[in-house]
Amino acid sequence: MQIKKADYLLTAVKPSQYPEAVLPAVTFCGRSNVGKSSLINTLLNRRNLARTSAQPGKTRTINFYDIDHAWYLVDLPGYGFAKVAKSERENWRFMIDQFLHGYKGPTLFLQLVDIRHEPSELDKQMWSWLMAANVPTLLVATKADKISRGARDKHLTVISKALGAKKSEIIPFSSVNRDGREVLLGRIEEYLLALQDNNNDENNPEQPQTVAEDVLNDEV
Ligand SMILES: Nc1nc2c(ncn2[C@@H]2O[C@H](COP(=O)(O)OP(=O)(O)O)[C@@H](O)[C@H]2O)c(=O)[nH]1
Ligand SMILES: [Mg+2]
Repeated sequence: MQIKKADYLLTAVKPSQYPEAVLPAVTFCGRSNVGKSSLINTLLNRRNLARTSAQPGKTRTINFYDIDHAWYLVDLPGYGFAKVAKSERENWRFMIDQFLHGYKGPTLFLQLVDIRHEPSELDKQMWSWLMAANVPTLLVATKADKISRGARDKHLTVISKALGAKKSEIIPFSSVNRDGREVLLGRIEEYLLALQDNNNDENNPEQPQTVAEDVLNDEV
């Protein structure tokens, strides 16, 4: 997928501040310092669009980026800073929940975990929220350059077991050597294309039935 134009659009703390135009969103979440800003910059081929390590733990806002006027890249606040007060954690939880249920468009969630470490309790909580919300997700293992190729499988096993996710579906990614960038862009593109197909189906009742529907009808 080619990204032609990526622009910062707005910052929101509540749904009334989300963009007016409802476009599909690709939403990034993960622990602070997991490499989220770096990954976003790498994906978009921009050196400093999503600021890296600016005031860690202090960004309790949701940032929207406009990508080719076709979709939004949404940057959720990072979680898991040990020092933040309970009230701030509650605030974070509320904001994420609000976004999960309050964003009006379709959204694909990307959860980022550090490939080197077993997912934290908050990682597990975040992932189980996403599973419970029954939204489409991708799991990305960041900083893949920090472990050897040989150790990769072992680390992916730890992550998949901790989260109950399929190992084959975890995408290793590195912002240092750009490993995984094409795979990730491809998966995002698949998601966006599938949405378009669904829209076309709804607008055109003459569309052929899916194989599954054919089979079901045969059985009746
Ligand atoms: N080696 C390596 N370091 C990374 C990678 N991604 C991020 N980092 C470093 O990890 C730290 C946190 O990155 P940042 O993108 O700000 O994380 P964020 O808090 O999740 O947005 C910074 O020092 C980055 O340089 C990566 O893929 N490989
Ligand atoms: Mg960041």
